Order: sequence, then C-alpha cells, then structure tokens
Amino acid sequence: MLNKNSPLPMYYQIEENLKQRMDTGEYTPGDMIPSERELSEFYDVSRMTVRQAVTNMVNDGYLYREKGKGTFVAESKIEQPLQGMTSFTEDMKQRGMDASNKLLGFETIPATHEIARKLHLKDNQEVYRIQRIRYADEQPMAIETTFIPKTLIPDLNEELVQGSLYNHIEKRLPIANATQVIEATIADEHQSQLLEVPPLSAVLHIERNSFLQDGTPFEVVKSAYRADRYKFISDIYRS
Ligand code: 16G
Repeated sequence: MLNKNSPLPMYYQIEENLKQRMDTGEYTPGDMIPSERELSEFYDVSRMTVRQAVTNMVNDGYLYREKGKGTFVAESKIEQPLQGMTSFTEDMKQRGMDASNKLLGFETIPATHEIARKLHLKDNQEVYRIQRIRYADEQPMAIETTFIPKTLIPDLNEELVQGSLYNHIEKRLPIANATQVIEATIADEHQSQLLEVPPLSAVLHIERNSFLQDGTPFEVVKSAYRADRYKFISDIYRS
C-alpha cells in the first residue's frame, strides 16, 4: 500500500492514503479511525510514523482526538470564497444549511478611538456593539462583534439582529464593498467555550470594514471563525 522506495516520507503517504479513504467514503465524518497500533500493523510502519501522520491530520483539521476514546474523522470544512461580499445568512443558505444566531449582547456605547477612526466618526459618538454567535445547522461557526454607527441605522434593535443584519440594512442603504483582514489566532478560554472547541484551538480572526455605495463606512466586524470548520478560497491570476 505504501511505497517504501518513494522519496515521499512514509507519514505523508499514510496521510494521503487516509484522505483517499475518506474521499471514497470508507471513512465518513464521526467515524473512529483504527488505533495507532492497528494502523502501524496495517501500513507496516512504526507507531512513531503513524503518530506523525495522525498528528498532522489533526492539526490540519481532517481528524480530531477525543480523550480516552480515540481519533475520529472530522466534518469537511466549509469553503468560503474570498471574492464576493456575502452575509453569513446568505452563505449558509447557499450551502443548504440553516443559519441561526445567539445574541450575546446588544448595546449602544461611545465609540473608542479605533472604532471611531474606522467608521469616520468623532471619538465617543454612539455606536451599536452587537455580539453574536453564528450557527450553521446548530453548530457554532463564529463569534462576531459588530460596530455600527447609531445615526446610520437608528431603528436597529435586539430583535432585528436575531435575523440577517445585511437584509435589514439593505432595505434602505446600498452595501457596496469591504476590506477584510484574516489572521491566525488561538481561541482563548471564553472563545473556545462559545465555539465548543477544545482549549487552544486554532481560530481565524477576521476583521471586515464595510462601506456603502457612497463610501460611508457602516460596519466594523471582528470575528473569530473556527479554523477546523472553515477554509478560505480565492482564484488568483498571473497577469
Ligand atoms: C458575515 C460578515 C459580517 C457581516 C455578516 C452579516 C465575514 C467575515 N463577516 O458574517 O461582516 O456583518 O456576515 O450577516 O464574512 P447577516 O446578514 O447574516 O447578519
């Protein structure tokens, strides 16, 4: 099954073989994979080599470990294109998944210097600070903290943000574009609880600064996306 004469390391060949077995449906999400001992016998390699392959696959989000139980096949990640400016609700709908929110906080606060600068406001001007957990098919995907100038959308309330924010905004204001920055981070204790992931899991921190058609900034969103459930895809061209 593995090619011992190949220049490809054995652990790498095991990873490829396990991924292939996941692709063909031999292993599906939630299935327990064989133990290190069984895999080392099956592939005829040392347990160290198997451990290296499995650890890489855990780190890459293909597998996850449960203490005292075993190693399981993870669900495949959501592929999020980086081109279009879509809302979470739209993204999930497109995939046939059910989007829902849990509102953690809705308040009106004076803008900090950073938020005021990004929203072209004066320091201390009022902004909404909305904190939501975003769920896809009842699984937490991201924690979002959104800042919106109160004067732009004076009628925003707790009930409206239980649904799609963009849907509400676009009833009156045309949304045009955004700048988005994605960084790798580690979930802190609070985030890992809310996202239902083990402590110190990888999360993708995304900040989106969004603008209306006339160039007015209307939101700053800081979010933490589960890195085990999300990957971002873009098409690039060599011009
Ligand atoms: C996405 C956006 C967020 C926007 C939200 C609106 C990213 C990283 N973030 O989650 O900026 O506020 O959609 O979603 O893509 P909604 O219309 O479903 O409330």
